[in-house]
Amino acid sequence: MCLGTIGKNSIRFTEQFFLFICFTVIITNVVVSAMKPQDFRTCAQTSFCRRNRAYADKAISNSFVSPYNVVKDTINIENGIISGELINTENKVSFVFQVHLLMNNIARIKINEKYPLKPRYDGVKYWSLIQEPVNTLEYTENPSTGKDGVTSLSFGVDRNRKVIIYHTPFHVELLVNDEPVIIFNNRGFFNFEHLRKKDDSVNQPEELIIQSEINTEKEIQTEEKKEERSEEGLWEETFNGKIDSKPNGPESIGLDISFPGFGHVYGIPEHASTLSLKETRGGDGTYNEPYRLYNLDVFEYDLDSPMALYGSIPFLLAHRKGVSAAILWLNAAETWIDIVKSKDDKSFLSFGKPTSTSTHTHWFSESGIIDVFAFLGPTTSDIFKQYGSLTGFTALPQSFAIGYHQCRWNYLSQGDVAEVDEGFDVNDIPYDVIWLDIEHTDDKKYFTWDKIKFSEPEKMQKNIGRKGRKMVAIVDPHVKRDDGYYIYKEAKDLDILTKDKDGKVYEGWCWPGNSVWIDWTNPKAQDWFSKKFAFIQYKGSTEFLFIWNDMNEPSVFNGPEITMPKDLLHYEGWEHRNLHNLFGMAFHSATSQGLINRTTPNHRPFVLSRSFFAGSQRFGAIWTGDNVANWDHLAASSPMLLTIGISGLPFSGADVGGFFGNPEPELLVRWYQTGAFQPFFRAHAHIDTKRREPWLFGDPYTSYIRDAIRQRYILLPFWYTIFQEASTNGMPIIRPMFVVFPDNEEIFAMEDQYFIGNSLLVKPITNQGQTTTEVYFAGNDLYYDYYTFKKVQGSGKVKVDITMNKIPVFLKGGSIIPRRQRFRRSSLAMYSDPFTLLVALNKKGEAAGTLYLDDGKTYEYQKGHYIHRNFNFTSGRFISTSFNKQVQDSENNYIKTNKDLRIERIIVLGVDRSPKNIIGYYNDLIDDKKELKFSLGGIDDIKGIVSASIGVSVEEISKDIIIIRDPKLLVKRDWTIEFVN
Ligand code: NBV
Repeated sequence: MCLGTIGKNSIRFTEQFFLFICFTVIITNVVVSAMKPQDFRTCAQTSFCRRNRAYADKAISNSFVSPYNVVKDTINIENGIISGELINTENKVSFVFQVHLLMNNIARIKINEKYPLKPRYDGVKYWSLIQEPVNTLEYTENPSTGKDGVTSLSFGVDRNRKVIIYHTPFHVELLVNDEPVIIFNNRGFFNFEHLRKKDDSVNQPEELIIQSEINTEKEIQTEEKKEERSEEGLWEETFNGKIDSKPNGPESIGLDISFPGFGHVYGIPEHASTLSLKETRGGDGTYNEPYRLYNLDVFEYDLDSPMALYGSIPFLLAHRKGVSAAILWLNAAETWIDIVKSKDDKSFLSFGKPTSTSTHTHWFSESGIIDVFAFLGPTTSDIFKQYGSLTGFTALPQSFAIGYHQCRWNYLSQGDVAEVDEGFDVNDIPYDVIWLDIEHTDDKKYFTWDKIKFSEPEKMQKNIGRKGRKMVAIVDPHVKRDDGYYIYKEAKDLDILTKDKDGKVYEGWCWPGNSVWIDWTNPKAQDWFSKKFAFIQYKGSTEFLFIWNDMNEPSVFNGPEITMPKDLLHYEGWEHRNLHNLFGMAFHSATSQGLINRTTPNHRPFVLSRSFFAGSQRFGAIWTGDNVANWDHLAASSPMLLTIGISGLPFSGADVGGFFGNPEPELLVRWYQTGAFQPFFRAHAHIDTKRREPWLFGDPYTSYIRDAIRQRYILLPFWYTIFQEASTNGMPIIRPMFVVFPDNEEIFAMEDQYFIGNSLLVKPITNQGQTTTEVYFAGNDLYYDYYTFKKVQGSGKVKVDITMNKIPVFLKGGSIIPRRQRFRRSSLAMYSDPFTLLVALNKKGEAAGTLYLDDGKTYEYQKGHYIHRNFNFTSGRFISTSFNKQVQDSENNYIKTNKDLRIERIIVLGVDRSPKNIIGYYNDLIDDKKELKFSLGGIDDIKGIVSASIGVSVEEISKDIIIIRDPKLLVKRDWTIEFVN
C-alpha cells in the first residue's frame, strides 16, 4: 500500500515523504488514494442528524402539533425589530425571538434560549457579515397586529413585503406582493435542543432516539455500528474509534423552511452535485442522505453526491418564474439540509403556477443559535446584491490573477521552475503565475525554503517577475511542532494555539509530522499572522510572491473524519464544533491581510483557499480541490462552479486536467478549453502523475492548448470588467441559464452550458470523441458564433457541429465585448495594448457593453483612479461615455499614466449592408468629425482579425460584419461613431 503511493516523479522528493506517508497510513489509516466513504460520517452515524430527521418524521404525522408557541402579550415592535418570547409547551423551556426588518428587503430571524445554562455560540456574524445589518424603519403595522394570535407588518419602500407571525404554533411567513415566498416552521420541524445537565433525566430527548432507531434500522446493520449510535450519542459520540466528548450534550437546532410554488432551489455549496438541488428523502433519482455542510478534506471525491466537501456556504436560493427568494443560515457548526418537493400542495396552490411544485427544506446544525437571513429579491440580481450587502462582495483581484496559472505538486527546484517558465516562451504560450506546492519548503515548515532545491528564492522570483509574471507558494495551516521553527515558537509563546478539551495544546498529524494549529479565531493570531508576510519576516519572499492556503478545513490526518476533533477549544473557550466551517476562512482572512500589509501603498492580495464559508469572497479565490482526471469530473466542474458562484463566491475554478490520474490528451485539451472560460484558470496535478506542461503532448494537442489559453488572454479585458462589476453588485461571473433567462422554465435546471456575464454563452465539451452537441439558445434574440461571427440559425435547442480545436462559444446579440488581440507572454505585457470592440447587434440593431480598467494592482481605484466606459450602439450611433464620476480626468492617476490607450478596431456583427460612410468624433469636439476607414466583410480586414478566431479560415468568417480600422479614438474620452447611410 505504501509502495503504491510513490510515483515515478516523486523519486527526487523522497524517502522522507515515503516514510512519512507509510507512517501516516499506519497510524491514521489515511491512504493517499481513492476516497473512502467509510472515513466520513453518514446522517445515521451522527446523533443530532438522526434526532432531527426523526423529529421531522414525527412532525409530519397527522396528530403532531409543533409545541412552540408565542407567549401571550410578549410581542414588542420597535425600531424595525419584532421581538417576543416562545415557549416549548412540552418541556416549558423559554426562548426569545426577534424578527429584524432590514434595509434592502432583507429580514432576519434570530432565536435563542432565554435562560441558557451557558452562552450559546453567536460569533459567526463577526466573521461572515461586514457590519451589523441596519434595520429599516420603513414599515407599517397592519390593523390586525397583536389580535387573533397573528402579528403582521408590511415593510420595504413600497410596503410590498410582509411578515406574518402566527403565534400558535409559532411560524413565520414572508410575502412579496401578497404571495408567500418563504415560510419558517410551516411543517413544525422547529426543534431547539436547550442546554441541559447530564443528570437531568427528565429532560433528555430520548423518545427521539427511539424514533430514530426505527428510521435507521435498515441502514445500520453491524453490531459495531449499533454501538456507535447508541443513546450515548447525546453526551458522547464515537466514530471510527474516535471519541467526541460532547461536554454540552445535545444542543442542536433545527427548522424547516418552505418555498411555496418554487420548483427549484440552488446553492449550499460545496457538493459535487447538480445545479438544481435534488430531493434527499425518498423518490427516484434522489439522495438518501441530506446535503451536508462540514468542511472536510475528501480527496478524489465521488460525484453526484450530497457528501460534504472542503467548503460550506449555507446560502440557498429558490427561483420560480417572476420571483426569487433566498436564505442564509448563519451557522458554522456541522449542518445538514434535507430537501423535499411537493406537487399541487393545496395550501400553496395559487402560487408559482403553472408548476405548482413547492420545495421544503429542513436545516439542522449541531450547535449555536438560529440566525437566518431572508432575501426577498424579487429578482436573482437583487438577491445577489442583498447577500453581498451583508457578507461583502468579491474582492477585486489583481489583474494577473485572472490570467492562466501553471501548477503541479511539485515543481522540484528553481532550475525546474526556470525551465517551465522558459517552456512557455519557447512555445509561445502566455501564462501569468507559476506555483510551488509543499515540497518547496524546508521540511514542510511554511515560510521557509528547501535549502538545496530552492537555494535562491528571491533570484528565482525576480527572474519570473522580470517577465511580468508572478509566483505562488503554499502556506498550510498546520505548524510543525519544532522548537527550532520560528513560527511554532512564536505562536506557542503568544499562546495562540488551538487547545484540546483539557486546555493543553492540541497536537495532530499532518505533512510535517507532529503538528499544531494556530487558532485563527483569536484576534491576536490574526494580527500576528498578518505580519508574517512582511518581506523581512518571510525570508526569501518578494513582491512577486503570492500565497496558496491548502488543508484549511482543517485537514488533520489522524483526526476524526480527517479533521479536528469537535471538542477542541478556541478563543474565549468556544468549542471547535461551533465554528468548524469558518475556521478555514479565518486562516484565509489572516493570510490575505498579511499580503495587504506587506507593501506601502498596499497592493491587492492574491490568496487561493481550499476551504471556504460565507464571506470568503472578500479574501480571495477558491478551487474545488482534489478532482480526478476523467470526463465526469470535467463535466462536474460546471455545476459546481456555477453553484459556488451564485452563492456569493464567484472567483473559483477546478484543477485543469484533473488532480489525480493522467488525462489522455483529448481530455486535457477539452479541460483547458473549459477552464479558459471559468473564473479561476489553473492547471494542477498530483505528485504521482506524469508531467503535463502544455508542450509535452506535441501537436495538434499543444496547439489546441495554446489556442485555449490565448483565448483567455484575448478576453482578459472582458473578464476584468465582469470581475469589477461582481465586486460592486454581487453578480456571479459565470451565470447559470436561469439567472440570465429567469422566465424560461425549460432551462431552470440546465447546468451544462452557462453565460460569462450576460454576453458569452459557453458549452463545455465533456465527452470523448464528441462531434456534435446541442446548445440551447434562449430568448428571442440573435446569437453569433464567437469565432466565425456567423448568426446562429434557429432558437431553443440547436444541434452544433464541434471540432477538436475549440468548444462552442456564442455571443448574445445586444452585447459589446472588449478584447485585446495581440499575443504576448503575460497579462502585464498586454497592459498598454489597444482594444478591439466586438459589437454584436440584436434584432433591433442595438448593443451595449462596458469596459473597466485600472492599474490592476493597488487600491487606487477606490479613490476613483480608473476608467469605466459605457458603450451603447443604437440607431447606427455608437457612443462611449464614462461611468466614473468620482474624479476629474485631469486628476485621475490611471488616466494620467495611460493617456494613449486607444481603440484599434471595432467589429460590428450582424450588418449586411454597408453604410455610405462612418464618421467618428469626440463628443466635446463635435465639429471635428473624421471619416473612418472600414469595410463590410473586406477580405484584408478579415485577414487582420482571423488570428483571434481559433482554427477558422478567412473564408469561414461571416461577411456580414463591418470592421472599422484604427478609428483613432482614445479609450479615456467620450466619443461617437456614426453610420451614415
Ligand atoms: O499540497 C499537496 C496537495 C495539493 O497539491 C492539492 O492541490 C491539495 O488539494 N494537497 C491537497 C495535499 C495532498 C493531497 C493528496
